[in-house]
Order: sequence, then structure tokens, then C-alpha cells
Amino acid sequence: MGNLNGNLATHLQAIETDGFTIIKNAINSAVVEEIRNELAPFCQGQKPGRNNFEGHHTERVYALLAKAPAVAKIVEHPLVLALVDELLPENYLLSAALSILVHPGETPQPFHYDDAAELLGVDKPRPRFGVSTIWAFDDFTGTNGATEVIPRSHLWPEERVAKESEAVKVLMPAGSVLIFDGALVHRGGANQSNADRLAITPQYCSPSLRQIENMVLAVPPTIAGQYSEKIQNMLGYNIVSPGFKGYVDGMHPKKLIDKHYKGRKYKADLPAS
Ligand SMILES: O=C(O)CCC(=O)C(=O)O
Repeated sequence: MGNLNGNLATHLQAIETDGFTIIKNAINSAVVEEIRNELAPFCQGQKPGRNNFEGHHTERVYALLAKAPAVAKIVEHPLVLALVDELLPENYLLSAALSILVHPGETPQPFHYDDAAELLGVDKPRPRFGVSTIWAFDDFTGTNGATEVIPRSHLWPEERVAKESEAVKVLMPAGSVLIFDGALVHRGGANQSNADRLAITPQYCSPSLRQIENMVLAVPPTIAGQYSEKIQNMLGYNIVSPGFKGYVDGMHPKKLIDKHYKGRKYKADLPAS
């Protein structure tokens, strides 16, 4: 199991400066296998990507928390969340959680960044609105489609165009995680090997941003109930103040998971008077 061991500040500094950091071997091979096994039924070659971004030689599985419950182990991985806690405002959301199985023959993905915060009318460089992670479920090698990042591109102006020569391959063993600023330019690499490359990308965003995946529809209350309160909150089963954002029919959304939920006005945590 990877360990921040007081390196939290080093990782945070790397994300501030370079836009990314890597925690090697953050999960062990048993967890890697458990998640791979849960995903396998959804990766049977039936649903190749629908465009160059998804990748015509790639299989993507969305709404993962409705399909592969062990994925929760990486979504709420304590080392990752220790960093996200520092990088995003309280009550941040899970914006996306999908797997990306890149088959041999895949071409490079277009360069992009994940936060889509330009929709807010805030050009880069801008305050941080998102943090993305990419977990390796196969070793990321020089030839099998390892994610490529452009160091420091989270600080670029909006109009700057990425050059091929600026991209750096993220080489890391299975079980490791790349953590990066939502404005960092990156892409999935070309798979020129003869083996598949599996990754899962949980992405987190500011509570003021719309999630990429519509999480409360993707993971309905009957399924969300099996997860921790932290995950339920990140999916959107929570009220965020100010503004009472997230209520359903005037009520706390956790009531859809547990009809006995007492809501935010419940006083049990207050000292008895
Ligand atoms: O597959 C990868 O390595 C990166 C994929 C990615 O960045 C995306 O689809 O947003």
C-alpha cells in the first residue's frame, strides 16, 4: 500500500507547480484483481468508443459505481482524498468515474483537460475547479497507451495549443495513481503494443460545477445506499450551503436512500442541554 508518509506537502507542491503527481502502488494486487474481475463482464468488445475522443479501439465503461462496487475503494482512497481535501472546496463532488480499456492499435487521444470550467466563462489560467485521477490497472509502459501529460500546462492561457514534443508519458506500475489538476493538458497515448491497457479515472469537481456524469441518475438511491456517506455526498446525495443546493422536493436527498434520515436540522450531534 502506498503511503504519503508526510509527503502530502510534496505531492501538493508538485500539483501546484507541475500540475500532477504520482502515488506508486497505492493499492495492492488483490484490489487490482478484484476491480478487474468486476469490470470484466462489461468489457466484452461490444461497446467500442463512438468517436476519436472515446477511441475506436477503446472500451469505456461509465457509471462504474452502479456496476463494479469495489471501485469505491479507489474513489475514496484515503491518500487520494487527503490530497483532494486540500485541493478543492469542502463538499466537492465526484464528477466522473469510468474505466478506459485501450486495445492495441489505438491512436493518441486529442489533447484536452477535464474541468470544462470554461463554461463558467473563466479562462485559463484560473482557480482550480477539478482534480482528476487515473489509476493504472496494467503497468503503463512506453508503448501500451500510457497517459501523456504536459507538465505545467494547467497554468497556460486558454488559447495555447499543445505540441506533441511537450507531452510526457506517465510510466507507472499497476496499482499506481496519477493525480492532476483539472486544467492540466493530457491525453491517452497510442497503444502500439500487443496488449490491452486498463485504467480507471475518478474525477472530482468543485460543488459549484456540474458533474460530467449525472451521478444521481447513474447511481440511483437503491444502489447509493451500499456506499459510505462520503461517497453518497460526492455523488450528490447531500445539501451544500449556502443556498440549500441539492434538495429534492424540499427535502434532504439522503431521505431517498434512507427514509429515516433526519436531515440537516437533526440535532442529535449537539451536546445535551
Ligand atoms: O486513457 C487515458 O489515459 C486518458 C483518458 C482521458 O484523459 C479522458 O478520456 O479524459
